[in-house]
This record gives sequence, structure tokens and C-alpha cells, in this order.
Amino acid sequence: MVFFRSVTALTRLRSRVGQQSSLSNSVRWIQMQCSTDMDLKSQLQELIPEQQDRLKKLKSEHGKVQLGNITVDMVIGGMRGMTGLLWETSLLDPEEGIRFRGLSIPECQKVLPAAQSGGEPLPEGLLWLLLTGKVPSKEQVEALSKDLANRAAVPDYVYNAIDALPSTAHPMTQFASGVMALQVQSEFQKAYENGIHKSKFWEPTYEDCLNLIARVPVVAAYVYRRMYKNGDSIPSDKSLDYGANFSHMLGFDDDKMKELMRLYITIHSDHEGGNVSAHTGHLVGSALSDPYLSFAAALNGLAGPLHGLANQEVLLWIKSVVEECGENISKDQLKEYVWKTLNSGKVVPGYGHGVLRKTDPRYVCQREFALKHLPNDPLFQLVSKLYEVVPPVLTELGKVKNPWPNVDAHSGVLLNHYGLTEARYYTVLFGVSRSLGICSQLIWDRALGLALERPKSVTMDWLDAFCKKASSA
Ligand code: NMX
Ligand code: MLT
Repeated sequence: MVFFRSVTALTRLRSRVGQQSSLSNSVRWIQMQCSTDMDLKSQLQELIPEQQDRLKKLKSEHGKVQLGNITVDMVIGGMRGMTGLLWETSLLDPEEGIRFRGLSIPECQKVLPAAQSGGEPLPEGLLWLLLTGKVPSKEQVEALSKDLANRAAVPDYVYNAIDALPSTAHPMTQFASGVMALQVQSEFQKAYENGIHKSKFWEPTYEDCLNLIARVPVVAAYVYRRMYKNGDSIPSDKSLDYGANFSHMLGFDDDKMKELMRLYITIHSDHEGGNVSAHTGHLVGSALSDPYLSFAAALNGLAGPLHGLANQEVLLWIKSVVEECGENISKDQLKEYVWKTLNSGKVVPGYGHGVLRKTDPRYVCQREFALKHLPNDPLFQLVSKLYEVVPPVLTELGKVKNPWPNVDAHSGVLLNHYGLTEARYYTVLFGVSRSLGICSQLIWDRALGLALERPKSVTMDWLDAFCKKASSA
């Protein structure tokens, strides 16, 4: 019976994804479909020994295979292009963009369960996919949704910790402080103090991660309502899915905003392991710091303007364009404004990327959402105009490796359209979403027994001496 169900699901999924052009990376995912229906933790229990053996074999058979050469440029240039991390939940291709466990964003939109037929994926389904490499059924997603809703209680001292900060403190400061206060309930820390065997590390990590994912929207919504709605908090509604409930707690009950939130949380969740927030979470976790400590550290990285804070910067920048030149600004005027920004030593927020070399598919799917639901929104039209104007200017600048828009170039105008107008808050939404990816990988980090991260650093003297020796050899 179970076998039959798997085969039917497989056939259905194969035919649904069959039309997609690039399927090579999805092969492993499709192969992994043949498994019994169980709850999420049981699925992991089944998968972990297989993956542990796989990693052991990789190490023993191929441990000495070279993956590339490290150049001085890479050491000086933020380790760009240096392969140095194991990250299972997603992989980024510079041309094609992100794949979650082998699935592109359009594939996820096709095969992951949605709240409404043909609608945006439920983030819980994406979480299941990130953790297991399998596409869950609607029933599995509903069960996970309930599990998360039942884990979402936040103790009063977390609110008190946030309230100890001035309400003018940046929302990311308030949010990260709330996450730090959640740490008091860490199961991993307790288990470690009680002498847990390392083969069991992943289990309390799993509990912490699911609790953290369940609780961050509550903390995030508290920060929003505290800052912008006179502290008038809205209790969680357990009957709603993760994305809809977050939207509801923020104070947005419009169905389209709920759909946007599901899409938003899905696409911001993970972007392989090298980005600042994911890498920070993984690095801190490698010291066996529990998931709360690791994720709070990740949030502090996300709060930087070259990373997650760019979504705030984009909307503020767009609003400054409107303020100075009006909504109906011509392309020539817009070009002039872009040059003015560059000439004053600033970046154009929302454009460029450390790895991507094409338009971010996360930008594309948000643009599709806008074309479907808000084609006449004046700020969306301005964002579309920028898409035509900015890349040639950045190309002309001559040093920018990727002149195309990233995820942050689009998110603000969508949120703004549905009434979430407070740009300084936007990175908190990114943070809520990123808990899904960082926590999924943290569970696998502990399950696979990944090592303490400790790369070698060198000084300029060392580089000078090394390079002299190399050139005289
Ligand atoms: N506007 C102006 N200059 C730029 C931009 C941009 N959008 N993108 C890159 N450059 C500059 C960059 O500052 C560097 O200049 P310099 O040599 O004087 O230091 C030069 O071009 C080469 O940089 P790249 O190698 O193309 O980019 P890098 O990998 O160093 O940085 C970003 C990637 C994302 C930090 C960079 O493109 C940027 O600052 N973009 C704007 C901020 C942004 O949108 N960040 C969000 C990224 C996505 N996210 O959510 O994290
Ligand atoms: C991300 O989503 O983390 C950003 O696009 C930055 C990155 O991948 O480096």
C-alpha cells in the first residue's frame, strides 16, 4: 500500500516536473521519493544513518581529491569562489540561481503543497523538503503546521527582554535580542550539560530548531506591533498555516498578503551555505553552540546593509527617488539618479551579488507575483523601470561583476503595496524566513558530526614571503 502510494506520487510528480527544462539536479530528489509516510522526525531517523555512511565513504574514498586552487585574490577578496563548506539543503548556480534540494523555485511552486489550488507553496512544505530532500504530501505539511503551532508559546521574559530596549532600537536589534532570550529554553544546552552522547546531538538540536522556527514569527510580530502599532499584540491563530499566521499576527489579514508571505518565507529561506547569515549560523553552531545562539549570530550578519538589510535600503532608496523626482520619473532622470548615488560613494541597493551572475530567480518570481496581483502599483512600475536602467549603468561602471537585481530589489514594493510600509522592519521578515534554512542545516550538521570550523589565516608578511618564494622557484 505504502509502496503503491509512493509510486503514484512519483509518477504524478515526474509528469508535473517533466516539462521543466533543467532536471538534472532533481534526479536525486526524485529517487529519494520512494520512502514510507511518517512524521518528520521519524523520516530523519531513517535518513540520518544512510547519509552518515555516505559522508564516511566520501571521506575515505575521495578525501584527498582536490577541489581547486586557492589564490591570493581569494584570501584577500572575502574567500569568493573558494569551495570550503558542506551545505546539504540548497545549492546556488551562478547562472540559474538557487535550488532547494535540487528543486528550482518554479519547480517548488509546482510541486510543494499550497494553501489554495495553484497558489504559493506553504513554507512548512519547503521546510520538510530542506530537511529530508523529499516533497511532502498535503497531510504531512498539515501535521507539521500543527506541530509548529503547538510549539509556538513564547515565555514572558522574552517580551521583557525586548521591552528593556528603547522602542526606537532597530527592529533587527530587538528581534535578535528576543531570539537570544529564547535560548533560555534550549534543549541542546540542557542535554549537553547532562552529558549526552555525541551520536544523539541531532535530537535536542531538532527540538530546538523546530521550537525556534515556531517561535520566531511570534517574536518578530511582537517587535512589529511594539514599534508601529502601540504595542497592541495580536495572538497567534492556531488554525492558520505558518505564513498566514505570521501575516495575521503582524496585522495583515488580506488573503493576497498571506499568499505573499508564504512566497516570501519560501524564497528567502536558504541560499546555500556561504552567504553571511548561513555561514555565521553554521560557524557558531560548529562550536556546539545551540541553535538559538547560532541563529542569533546569523541574524546579526543578516542585519548588515550588504546582506539582508539591503531590502530596507532598497525601499528607502526608491522612496527617496520618488521624493526627489516624483513617481513618473523618466528613464533619463532615473539614470542620473543612479549615477548620483554611485558618485556619492554608495552602492545601488538590490543590485549585484557575490555569486549570482544573472537576474536572481527570487526577483523573477516576485516580479511575476506583482504582474499578477498589482501590475498598476506605481512603485512596482518604478522597480520595473529600474530593471531597465540600472544594469547598463553598473556595467558602464566597469567593476561590478553582476549588474542584475537580487532578491532585495523587489520585496519591499510588494510588502508596501499591502500596507507593510515600515522599511526598517523588512530585514526581520528575511530573518524569520532564514530560520528555516539555517536550522535545517544545523540539524544535519549535528547528525553528520561536522567538524569545528577553523580555517587557516595568514598575515600580509606571510603572503609576501610565500609569493616571493613561489615566484623564485
Ligand atoms: N552598486 C555599486 N557598486 C557595486 C554594486 C552595486 N549594486 N555591486 C557591486 N559593486 C561594486 C563593489 O562595491 C566593488 O567595488 P570596490 O571594488 O570599489 O570595492 C565592485 O563593484 C566589485 O564588487 P563585486 O565583486 O561585483 O561584488 P561583491 O561580491 O564584492 O559584493 C554585493 C556583492 C551584493 C555586496 C554587492 O553587489 C553590493 O554591494 N550590492 C548592493 C547591496 C545589496 O543589494 N546587497 C544584497 C545582496 C543580497 N542579499 O540579500 O544578501
Ligand atoms: C542570500 O540570500 O543570502 C543573499 O542572496 C546573499 C548570498 O547568497 O550571498
